[in-house]
Amino acid sequence: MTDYAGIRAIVVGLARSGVSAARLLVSRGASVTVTDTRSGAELGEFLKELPAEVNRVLGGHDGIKPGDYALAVTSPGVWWDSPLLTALRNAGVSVISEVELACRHLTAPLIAITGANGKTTTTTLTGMMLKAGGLNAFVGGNIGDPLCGAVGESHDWIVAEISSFQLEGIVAFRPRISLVLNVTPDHMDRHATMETYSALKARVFENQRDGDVVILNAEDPVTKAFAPHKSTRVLWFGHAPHGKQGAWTQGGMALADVGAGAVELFRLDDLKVPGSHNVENALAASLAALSAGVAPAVINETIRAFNGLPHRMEKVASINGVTYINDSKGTNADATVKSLSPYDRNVILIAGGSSKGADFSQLAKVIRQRAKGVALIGKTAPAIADALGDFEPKATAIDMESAIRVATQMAEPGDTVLLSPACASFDMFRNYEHRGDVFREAVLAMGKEPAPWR
Ligand code: UMA
Repeated sequence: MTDYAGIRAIVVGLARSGVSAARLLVSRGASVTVTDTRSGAELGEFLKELPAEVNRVLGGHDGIKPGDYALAVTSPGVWWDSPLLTALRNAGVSVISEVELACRHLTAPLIAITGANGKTTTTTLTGMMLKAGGLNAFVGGNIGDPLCGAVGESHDWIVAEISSFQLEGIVAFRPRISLVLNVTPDHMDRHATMETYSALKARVFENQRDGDVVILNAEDPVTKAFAPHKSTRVLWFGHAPHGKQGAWTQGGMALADVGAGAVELFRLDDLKVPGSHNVENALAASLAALSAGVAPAVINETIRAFNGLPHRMEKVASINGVTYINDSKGTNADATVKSLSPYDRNVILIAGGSSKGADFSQLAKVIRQRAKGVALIGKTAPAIADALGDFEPKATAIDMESAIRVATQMAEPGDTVLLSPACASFDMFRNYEHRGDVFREAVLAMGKEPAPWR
């Protein structure tokens, strides 16, 4: 297919979104230039994924002549009012975001999930419900895998987490089902005012028409006032019955009515992820899944099976009285400090990884207060050990499996072994997800070994 034959396109920003957009454009016949402020050495792996014929302007945007291009596709991390995007627009170039490019080519219907908080949990839950219902769903967008990567693949649904950064560059982006969880201040450095931010969130449904579904929070002051096109079907969710089509809670149950009468979805007690915000996420995801044709019984099963997100304080197993938690998403010292906060010297921490030049002194202080022991891995192991001074027991392990074993030796029944590395993963793993997967698999494999484990 050669949708872009003869078209000169520029892709601004060359991380996940940029690579994915460039690959799609090349596959459709465009002549593509990519540009990034980072140098080739800094971009490393991303460059390897680019087709050879792509022109590269790296280490800055000097040398880009806006008039040379008909189309510009921008990455979410590039500010919409940056000098280059402004110059491109001023030169009459059509500037769009990566999700806009993707949706022009996706054939499967799209569920677009946005909001200030809870997007990732809701997107994950929605994807799980669809998959449990036998649907082939691609789950991506802001959650991780760019939507351009799904173009050309065969899916029943695309379930996408969508950020305000991505919505800045849409034109015809039209989900079949959109969902706005809540709108509270976020990214004010970039969007400046709540008015701008709220208006961007409302863009998720601006092209929806003719029976498309819009799911909104009935109790959020901003989303309550949203006014999607009158030909859409609006479903509302909230903690109390609201007398409108949608989902609500009553008498310890979550219920929904999407037009065929009220149905029970799940008992609130069955939702293992804590907090009223997670009830909202579950109601919203249920409405998206119901709208995609998933049966209430499947939604119920999925809610009961949902243990929270992988890699975020994810309980992996309890073996011989010791609980193993995967918090591989704890990629900086502050995240690990927060993850340690519920513990009182009954946790053995596995930490360390590749360096972001962090200072570990505050982390070391909290480890001393909260942890029973530490197993260190990766390049930062010596720096964390230094910060910990005479704290004992601490051990350095050569790989994840050894770290788990050494941490298990330090643990007693009732204790927790927590992987929360406080560092990036790139010295030993592809990314934090890979690191968490390796941890989970090693723990589960250890659990299958005959006792004793230590
Ligand atoms: N750059 C330029 N010129 C500029 C500014 C930046 O060349 O003027 C370059 C940077 O050097 C970088 C690239 O542009 O190489 C920007 O990349 P990116 O930050 O957009 O990186 P991606 O890997 O494409 O990640 C993006 C989202 N990042 C952001 O929104 C900041 C990812 O969301 C998303 O998972 C991914 O696309 C796939 O869709 C992350 C995020 O932090 C998780 N999102 C924000 C959030 O959740 O709060 C919105």
